[in-house]
Amino acid sequence: MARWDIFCSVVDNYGDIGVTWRLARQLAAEQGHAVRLWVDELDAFVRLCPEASVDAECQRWSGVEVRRWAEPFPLVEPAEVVIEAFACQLPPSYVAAMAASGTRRLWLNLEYLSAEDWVAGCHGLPSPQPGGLQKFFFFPGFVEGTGGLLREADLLERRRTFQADGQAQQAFLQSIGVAREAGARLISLFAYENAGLAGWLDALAADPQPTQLLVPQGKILADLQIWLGGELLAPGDHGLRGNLLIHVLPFVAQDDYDRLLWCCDFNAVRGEDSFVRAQWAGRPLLWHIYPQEERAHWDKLEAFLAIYNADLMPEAAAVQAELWRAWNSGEGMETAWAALLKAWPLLQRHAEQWCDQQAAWADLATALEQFYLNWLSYAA
Ligand code: TRH
Repeated sequence: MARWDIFCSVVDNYGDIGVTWRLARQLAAEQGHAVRLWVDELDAFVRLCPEASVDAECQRWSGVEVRRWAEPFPLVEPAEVVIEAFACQLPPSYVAAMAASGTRRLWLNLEYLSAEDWVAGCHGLPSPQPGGLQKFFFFPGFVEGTGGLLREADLLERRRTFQADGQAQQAFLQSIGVAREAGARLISLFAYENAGLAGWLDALAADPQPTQLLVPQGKILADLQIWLGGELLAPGDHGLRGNLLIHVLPFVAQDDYDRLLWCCDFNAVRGEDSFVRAQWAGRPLLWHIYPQEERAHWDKLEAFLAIYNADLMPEAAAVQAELWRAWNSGEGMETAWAALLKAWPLLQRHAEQWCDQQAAWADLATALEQFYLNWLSYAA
């Protein structure tokens, strides 16, 4: 057992806290470490873990000590392993304490997820620091040579048991105010503002097969509201247009969000963490990538499509890529969706195969633990 400190600065949205909270819980539960998670915005944390307090200096959930990260930073003994998530700046007093401690500490910069080729080459590289501190880059990823993806040890078993249990799914859906209608396709929608939404909704409303669209509260509601004709939307609201029934849901706790993805036949997700969780759901997905300046996100989108589609029949790969490009450019969803429906069975099978293929790699928490053990033995 070692002490690990994870630092999370919430830049915007929920991805920073989503990833670090998930990782902290896994390191505590599966690797038996004493984990402190330092968070500068507890409001974001409370959305994922609604039992938590927004103003406690120190609280304990799921075996993790969650600490408010505020200035002046308290005088604490640094942990043996220190993770700065997504290149956030550690408190200078904490770095000074690491250097002054006289004990070696492993300092890691946990980077954003990307499928780009250069990632494996940079994973694990040292980042020289003054004062003899040892810092390394740690990159999650989808291929050998990267740090892998966050995946709890029992995740896929829990997911498959749930997906095989109609009653458990029904009870869960009821708990969030959804009654599944026989023969309807279930789709979840989590996305940034997106001009392509109207075209997709038009296609769903006109489709002979009914759809129930489940939309947790978030940025996409404004576009949804416009499409529905302007009424303000709140959790519990419904909208019916043609064959499309829309349910507005509350933003659910992080573990419930997994259940939501597992219930659905198709999941529209965004950012980093929900994107990975949709892959573990074993169902076809649509990714709204976090938009970056100078369109840098397009390279990441294409890099992922290249590896995700590599084992798909060319026609299915083409319609999937077209749909993802349409969604991320905000145009052409109506025709792209119609084309995708023709490849549906292939895409369904592929989602499950991709999940198995990815699960063959070590998960991110295990890879971190291994990195730490190697570092320890190298030092010895
Ligand atoms: O919120 P995001 O858009 O976060 C983004 C990305 O991480 C992006 O890479 C980063 O640069 C930016 O933030 C700052 O999407 P993401 O990563 O999917 O995180 C959402 C989290 O919210 C995820 O842990 C799932 C969780 N969630 C719930 O717990 N309940 C919900 O109802 C929903 C919709 C999501």
